[in-house]
Amino acid sequence: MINFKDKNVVVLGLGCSGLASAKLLKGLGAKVFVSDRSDDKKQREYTDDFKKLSIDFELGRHTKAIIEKADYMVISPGVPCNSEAVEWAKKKNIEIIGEMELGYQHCPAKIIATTGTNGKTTVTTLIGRVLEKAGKKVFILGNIGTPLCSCVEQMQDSDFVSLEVSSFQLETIQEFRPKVSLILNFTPDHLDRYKNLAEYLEAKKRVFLNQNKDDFVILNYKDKLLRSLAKETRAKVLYFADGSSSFDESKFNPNQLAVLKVAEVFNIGLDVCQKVFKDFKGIEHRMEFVRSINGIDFVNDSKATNVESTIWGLENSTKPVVLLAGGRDKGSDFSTIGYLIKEKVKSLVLFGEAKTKIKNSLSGVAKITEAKDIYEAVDLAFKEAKAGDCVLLSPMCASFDMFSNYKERGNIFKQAVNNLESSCKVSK
Ligand code: UMA
Repeated sequence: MINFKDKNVVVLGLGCSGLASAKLLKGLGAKVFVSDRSDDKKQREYTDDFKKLSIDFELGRHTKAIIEKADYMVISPGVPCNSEAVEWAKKKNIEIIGEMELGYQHCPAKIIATTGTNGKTTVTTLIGRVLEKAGKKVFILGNIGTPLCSCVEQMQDSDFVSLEVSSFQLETIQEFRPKVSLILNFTPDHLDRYKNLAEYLEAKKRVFLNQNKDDFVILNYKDKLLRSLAKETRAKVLYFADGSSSFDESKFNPNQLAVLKVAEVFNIGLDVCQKVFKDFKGIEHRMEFVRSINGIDFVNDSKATNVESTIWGLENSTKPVVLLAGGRDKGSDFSTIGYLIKEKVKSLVLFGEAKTKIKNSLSGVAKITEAKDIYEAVDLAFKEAKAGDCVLLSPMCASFDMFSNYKERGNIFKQAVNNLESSCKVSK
């Protein structure tokens, strides 16, 4: 464990991870300086907290001289390890860790770490609810939205953390060792950050890097690539969806089967899990039903930030779909969804930076219109749809070209849908 007392620590990136890291470090007696190369709404949201805590910060630049004098650097997940400021630190042999590693080093609770390309948030939430139902004290944290660093000071060793873990967070671990790790699935994503899929997989695999024979890794048996990782870990390997359960696996979806495996590790009964599954209403921004207007359903799937996630959304849509898609491309191949668009989508409304790339990949597959922003996209979709259809926002892209994050994108979509009604356009 690093002793930060009286050390100069630069925190790179001023979002919720930067804030949580800086607060924890300050409490540990470090001399903290926070630096973000941008200076807009997202960063300004946090500056009052820094002023209150007397933590020094800079916005709109990274000052090389300050970074080079640091003893340690703590980076946010959104900061790539090859960014210029990180390279300055590396050249000076400054030790670099991520926010999640910092939190881990001060976390007394047992961690169940869930990673994978899709389904992480749902599974992390369900694991938390199952443990809670079984009488445990649980924190649901990580990539889901609340950094680990923000809660470690309130935890005891009898507590549990259900932690959603991204590949970005795993890049900068050192000692991070969850009691249980899960890899749900692996499909192309984040090819704007990684050179290729192999590099993305290397990051994901780090979830079990420090685990040993007293720990568990839970892998998706249906995924041949993930199955093959069994030989690379020292932890006990358990599979979900391998047909070996004492109950009828066909009654559960893959996410639920993964949760049931975790329950097995902690001797929590099937009945407890079933109650949780029954009460679970889904998560916000994931195939979230917004409302019905003139017989047209509006569904918010803003969390679908890659092609695979939109495939899942469309496969679960029973009505003809008017699909709203676009945003910041992550190096995706949009043609791979063409077969499903042809089957399920009557009209495609595109917006954001990636609209031309998507249009070129899917031309001839469905009717395509382009919108300047999400409000116009909702208006156009409403005109395209008729009673019995579903207008689905499932963008296949990151949100950062037009929004702070997928939550803001989803909320604005919901607002635009509600505006349709209030602006009396409902009768078309
Ligand atoms: N920055 C610099 N210098 C650089 C590069 C970036 O200063 O060289 C700054 C940027 O201007 C930005 C900050 O670094 O202000 C990066 O912030 P951040 O995106 O890490 O912000 P947080 O608010 O801390 O959000 C992060 C996660 N963001 C990312 O991984 C991109 C959130 O996941 C997560 O919920 C949160 O920590 C709490 O753990 C979001 C996400 O999109 C939802 N995750 C990806 C995904 O799910 O696909 C991995």
